[in-house]
Amino acid sequence: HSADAQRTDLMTITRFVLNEQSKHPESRGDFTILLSHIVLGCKFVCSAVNKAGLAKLIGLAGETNVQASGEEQKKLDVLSNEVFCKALISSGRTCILVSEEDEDAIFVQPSLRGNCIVAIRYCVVFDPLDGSSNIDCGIFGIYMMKDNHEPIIEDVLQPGKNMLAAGYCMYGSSCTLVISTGSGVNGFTLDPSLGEFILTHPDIKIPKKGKIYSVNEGNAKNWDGPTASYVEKCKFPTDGSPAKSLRYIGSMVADVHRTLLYGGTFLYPADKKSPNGKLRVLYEVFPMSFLMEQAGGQAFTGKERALDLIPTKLHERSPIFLGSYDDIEEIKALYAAEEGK
Ligand code: P6P
Repeated sequence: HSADAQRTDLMTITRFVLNEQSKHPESRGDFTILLSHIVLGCKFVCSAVNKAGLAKLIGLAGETNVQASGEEQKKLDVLSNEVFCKALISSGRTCILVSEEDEDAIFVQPSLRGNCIVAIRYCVVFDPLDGSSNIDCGIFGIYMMKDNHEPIIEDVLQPGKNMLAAGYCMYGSSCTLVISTGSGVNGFTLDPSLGEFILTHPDIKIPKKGKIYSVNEGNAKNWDGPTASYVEKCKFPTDGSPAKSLRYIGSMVADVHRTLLYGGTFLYPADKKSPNGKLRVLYEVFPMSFLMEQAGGQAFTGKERALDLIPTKLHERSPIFLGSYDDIEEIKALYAAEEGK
């Protein structure tokens, strides 16, 4: 009966978010409305990514990328960015948007900023299409405006621990949306026949220790001492434990998704070439660190807890070490020892 019940009692993301909302009787549903618009954005990008993939495959796009209508075919990341911005603004609940695609923050015009009775207004940071060409993914984080003043850029330069919610969407063989609104992590898979995200990974918890490490070994010559020592220990354990496996897809979301489900560590350390690493704080490091902590893992910058970082610029970068609780403890100990020297 229970299996059958589960099959017919579909837990869609909309229902899930409404359940979450019912835990906060004082809420007016603004957050639910915002999330439903983010979900709409993900559905659209999923469809566009699949169509583009198909178009590329059967050569519809042609060399010049000019469609039959003669209109220049938009690059997928530009299209995804436009879709996400429009979906967020049309929710009537946002006031500042920060996108990886736009140098400057977008200040939503007052009439679309949620009318005056909507006391709560949100800042959304996002990368509409992150990741190298192999796996396309979207990442987002949501902050609340502190109060009703005219929005300024400082409103979005908050430490990651102030985030209310974060999530990512992977547009691969299936479309998977993983989110946290601050009480655990849940994964949903898009059922294209329904056009609904269905709960498929309830209450994701990362194993306390893992057997996988994930880093771009090609940067090994530029690593600092602690990172080099940690990777050495993964490959040549001195405590008799088996060596760890290296898995590196080159798309942060895909590498972190695997880490969440199976455990281990994901590293994008600083190195001599890039002293702040490569990944962006607001819409890569913070959302993924938020999710990792919500799943029982840790996220560390080499100096401090990643979510304690206070960004000073929209697109600033930070080194990041995230994953299984005990494995990150090892990395923290190596950096602490280095500090102590
Ligand atoms: P590298 C993709 O381009 C990205 O921004 C992240 O998604 C990914 O983790 C990283 O860069 C990969 O960088 O230098 O290892 O190719």
